[in-house]
Order: sequence, then structure tokens, then C-alpha cells
Amino acid sequence: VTWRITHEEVVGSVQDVYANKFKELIEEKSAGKIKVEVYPVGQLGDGVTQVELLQDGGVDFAINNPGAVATIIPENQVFSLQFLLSDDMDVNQKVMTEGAAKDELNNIYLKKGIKVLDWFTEGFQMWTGNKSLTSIDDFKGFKMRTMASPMISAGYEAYGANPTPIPYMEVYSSLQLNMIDGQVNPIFAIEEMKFYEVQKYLMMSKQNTFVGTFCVNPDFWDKLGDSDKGMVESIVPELNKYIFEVQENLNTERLEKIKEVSDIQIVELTDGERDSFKEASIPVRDVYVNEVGEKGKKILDLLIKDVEKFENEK
Ligand code: 6CS
Repeated sequence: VTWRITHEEVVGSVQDVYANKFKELIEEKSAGKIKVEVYPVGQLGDGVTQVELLQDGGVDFAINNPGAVATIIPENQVFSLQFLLSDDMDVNQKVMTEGAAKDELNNIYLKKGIKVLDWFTEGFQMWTGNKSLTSIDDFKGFKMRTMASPMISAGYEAYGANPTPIPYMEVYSSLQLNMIDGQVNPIFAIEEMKFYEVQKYLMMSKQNTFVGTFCVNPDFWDKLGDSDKGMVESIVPELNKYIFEVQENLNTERLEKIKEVSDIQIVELTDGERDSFKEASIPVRDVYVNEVGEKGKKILDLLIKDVEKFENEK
């Protein structure tokens, strides 16, 4: 038997490490009866195409992120809102694993033909630019490449920027050709995609968290025998714990690597600067509720409560 898993990133990325760990554990636990094939970005299209493939059963498993699923499941764009999750990644980890908001989202995903098995973080999102971005003024007219998600766009429009959706694999050349001024991604991705080669500034902005979801096609899942289901379910907590450490290490090590191999300027934002961005980002929550409706409001409220709860438990 062969199971197929696809993900949105290049070889060596957080999603790729996750997929390969899944492969290793399944092949080991099934004593070789099940083979897992991993398809990184490009082989089966980009994140958006991969989600459709998963819904159609063209692949069995997929790792994706809310940015790629935004048009199918608008509610999940709550994770695209800036300055909503914690600045403490341990708190965000609890939000992903023990929170009430993700349970509610799981029901919505399932109705759209996607069964979510795991929510995890790939690290804080950071801005890179051909100029330094420390104030709202710096964003005026700034062409910011984003994933194609209305709420990500709304977030940068709130700063006066020009959000420009471009597929992931075209970001490097678009930066190189000055078709865009900047982009936003976790450090590990900025390193492996070599964005630091074509950008002058890397802002430690941490305005939101890159969220990953590990998903399975529901029909495929329903047809699995109990022991196979049990096998997958039993390794998910292990994968989750493992990937949390992996993203932490990759994001830390690769920042050092970027500093070593390039002369990109690293810009630390002051608390005051981040507060100004946060203030400007708050009205975008209303945009989310207006566009997504009552279900969205419920998830936003749950997520805010989750963050408060796990912050207070620290
Ligand atoms: O920016 C993007 O489009 C992508 N970034 C990451 C880190 N993963 C997948 C996604 O497509």
C-alpha cells in the first residue's frame, strides 16, 4: 500500500521535515507494509492546487496553511490577523494543540472535505523589504507580496501598503526584478528561498505566526481500518512535539546563517513601534467579522480567549 502526502514548501523546510518524519514513523510502525511518498511544492502544484487535490482524493494527506485555504475556508483567516496570537511561542503552541478555536475550525474544515489531524506553528512571520519598515509611514505604497488571502491583504492595506498576491515559487524573481518591494515569511523560509539575497532589510516584526495544518482526505480516512487509524492518531502528538522543536531550531540556526552569508540589515522593532502596528491592525478584526460573518466572530472570540487563557497560565 502507498500513501501519498504533499506539502507547500521546498525540501528541508518545516513542512518537509514533518512529512518525512510522518513517512519514517508510518513505514516503521507498519513494518514496511505501508509506503509513504512525499511530494514537495512544485511536483503537484502549489499550496492552493494541493488543497483541491486533497479534497478530490488525488492525494491522501497534505500539509497546508490557512493562506492557501483562505477562499475555501474563510474562517481560518483568523490566523492571518496580525498581533492577535501571543509573542510567546509556547503560548501559541498551546493555542494550536489545546485551544477551543481550532476545534471549532476542524468542524468547518470537515464540512469542506478536509479532515485536520494536527495544527502546529512554523514560527513567527517576519517582514523583509528593500527598505526598512518600522513605522506605518514606511508602508505607504509599499508593494508587499502576500499569499492570496483577502484577510492578509486587508492587514497590509490597513498600513497603507499595496498587497500583491504572487505564488510562492515566483517570489524570489519578483523581488529580484523589483516587481515587489517586500514579502513576509518565517526565517527558515527566508533562508531556504534565498530571499535575503534580493532584500536589504529583515525586520524582526513577529506580527503573526505561520500556522501549519496536517490534513487527510475524509473518504480515505473513513475507509482505513481501525488499526491504521490508530497508528496515525498515535503518532500525531509525537509529530507535533517534534515539529515544534524543529521549527525553533531551524528558525534560530538559519538566522545565524543569513547573518553569516549576507549583508542584509537585521532590524529590531522597538515595543513602541510594534504597538503602533498593533493599533493599526485592530480594525482589521472587524473586517474579518464583516466578511466571514457570525461563525467568524465566534472563532475570533474563541481564539482571543484561548490566547488569554494560556498567557495567564504561564
Ligand atoms: O509564503 C508562502 O506562500 C509560503 N510560505 C511558507 C513558509 N510555506 C508555504 C507557503 O506557500
